[in-house]
Amino acid sequence: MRGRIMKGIAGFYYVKSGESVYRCKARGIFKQQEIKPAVGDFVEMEIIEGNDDSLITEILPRRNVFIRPFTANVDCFLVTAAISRPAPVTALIDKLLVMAEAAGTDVILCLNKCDLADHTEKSAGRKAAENLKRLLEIYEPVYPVVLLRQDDTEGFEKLREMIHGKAAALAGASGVGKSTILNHLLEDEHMETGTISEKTQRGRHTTRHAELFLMDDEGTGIFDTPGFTSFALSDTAAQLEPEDLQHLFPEIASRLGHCRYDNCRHVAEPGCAVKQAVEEGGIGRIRYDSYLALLKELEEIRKY
Ligand SMILES: Nc1nc2c(ncn2[C@@H]2O[C@H](COP(=O)(O)OP(=O)(O)OP(=O)(O)O)[C@@H](O)[C@H]2O)c(=O)[nH]1
Ligand SMILES: [Mg+2]
Ligand SMILES: [Zn+2]
Repeated sequence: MRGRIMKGIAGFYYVKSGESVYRCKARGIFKQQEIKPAVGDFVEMEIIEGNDDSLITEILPRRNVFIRPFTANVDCFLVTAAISRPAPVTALIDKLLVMAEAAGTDVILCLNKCDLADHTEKSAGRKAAENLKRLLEIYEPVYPVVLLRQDDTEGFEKLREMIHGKAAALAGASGVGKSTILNHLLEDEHMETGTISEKTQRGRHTTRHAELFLMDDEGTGIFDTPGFTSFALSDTAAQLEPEDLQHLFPEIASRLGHCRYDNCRHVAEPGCAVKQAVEEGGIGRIRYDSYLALLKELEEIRKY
């Protein structure tokens, strides 16, 4: 029988199949081969009736896998930033977007705490509104963006439609509101089905184990993880080469093949179509700066 691993605790895996969740052990052969089942894995299992644990017999091919947190088959990253408190850091946002591109997932940029831009008569409100405007200018041309605020359901409804059928994972700096967003998405779902789960009322408490919450029978779900937060690029994609980076910025990728030199790094080469697009405003300056910074980081890694 086929199922999906929702969580793993102390050598046991909780596998959902249909409406049931089975507590499973992994077949011994996995340990010998140093294969470890990950949260999010699709598996074949053998149901053992009675009190005994069921058995995971096979791990199906993975779309992607992450080491920290140890998860597999993320379909979509919800890269999350707050428009204020904490102030958005485009360098981190871009790093997370690149990580998602490298993993081959869909990406949605979630701009949270939009309520902080309500009171533009105050300087904090004005600053938040400015940040929001700036973030929209930078990212709307490149990625789908949703605006969220915990005092309104509209953004969450839109977000839920956008992730339909996908297992999504939240990524973003500490304090931007990832847990709050997760709770909203799950709570509303539970309300719809008429059951309120105690488990989802977690608020600020720190998540210690990765867990996948499935929201329907069509695979819509959210990974709750101890953080796709402070990734170093070297961590996520040890195999990522400097040359790969140009493919992970969609607005750069779409202009490849037009530079004078085939091996153009788009830094200071003459006849560079990417630099020209930056000059003409077709590629955002901030995004291009992130490209240069990440390129430098990857080139440093390769030196060692
Ligand atoms: N004003 C405002 N505050 C929010 C909103 N969403 C979350 N917060 C607050 O922001 C703080 C941090 O929210 P969390 O959901 O814990 O943030 P997190 O990203 O999970 O943080 P870590 O677990 O540390 O990575 C909490 O005090 C929330 O109440 C929002 O839409 N508006
Ligand atoms: Mg949290
Ligand atoms: Zn170039």
